[in-house]
Amino acid sequence: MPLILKAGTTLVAATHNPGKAKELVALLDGRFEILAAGSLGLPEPDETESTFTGNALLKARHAARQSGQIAIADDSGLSVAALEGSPGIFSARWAGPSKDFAAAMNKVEERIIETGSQDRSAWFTSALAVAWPDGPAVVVEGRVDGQLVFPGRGDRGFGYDPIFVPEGYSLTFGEMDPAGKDAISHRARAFEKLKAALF
Ligand code: ITT
Repeated sequence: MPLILKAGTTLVAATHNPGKAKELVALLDGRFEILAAGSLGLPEPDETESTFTGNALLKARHAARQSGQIAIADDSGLSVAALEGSPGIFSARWAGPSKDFAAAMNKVEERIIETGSQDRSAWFTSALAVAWPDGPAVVVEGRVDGQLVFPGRGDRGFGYDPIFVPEGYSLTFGEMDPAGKDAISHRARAFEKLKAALF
């Protein structure tokens, strides 16, 4: 039987990252009833997989099992060409337990300088997974390419947004208004694929 998500369905947004939660709600808004994992008191699982899709599925399945509701999860990150794709799935972990993204962005800059490379190209990836409490699940992936700039600019968005300029634009994601980012982001591109798969 094909998996279908009907409008009005309650979905648990399985994220504990407020910046990401805001973007997921903007993408899903009006279509579904969204419950935040944090407000349900759902614990955060360890991200033990080695791919974005693996970790997105793990988080969605965990939330669906714990809540008994259909859950959506995002696993995402910044990949830097000069660093052979790092920090990638470790993007949140580079910011440490205090989630210090100023330090994480400095680390990205220092590591690139250490390589001696002039290549500043990078990309964001978002894997979005939807899981049903009785087992079935779907996962898709979206990507946006761009260039890194140092120092970072802008205090909108979250995470590594201040150092990322998407291809074809001059503003960083940190400077763009949220709707502008939502129109072209990795998360929005993944969401387009999810719509094609499930709606
Ligand atoms: P959840 O697992 O609870 O959703 P998290 O922050 O731990 O929250 P991830 O493991 O997927 O999420 O880590 C992804 C990190 O990559 C995230 O913390 C951001 O720093 C960064 N990232 C992902 N999408 C981003 C975006 O749109 N803009 C800036 N940084 C982003």
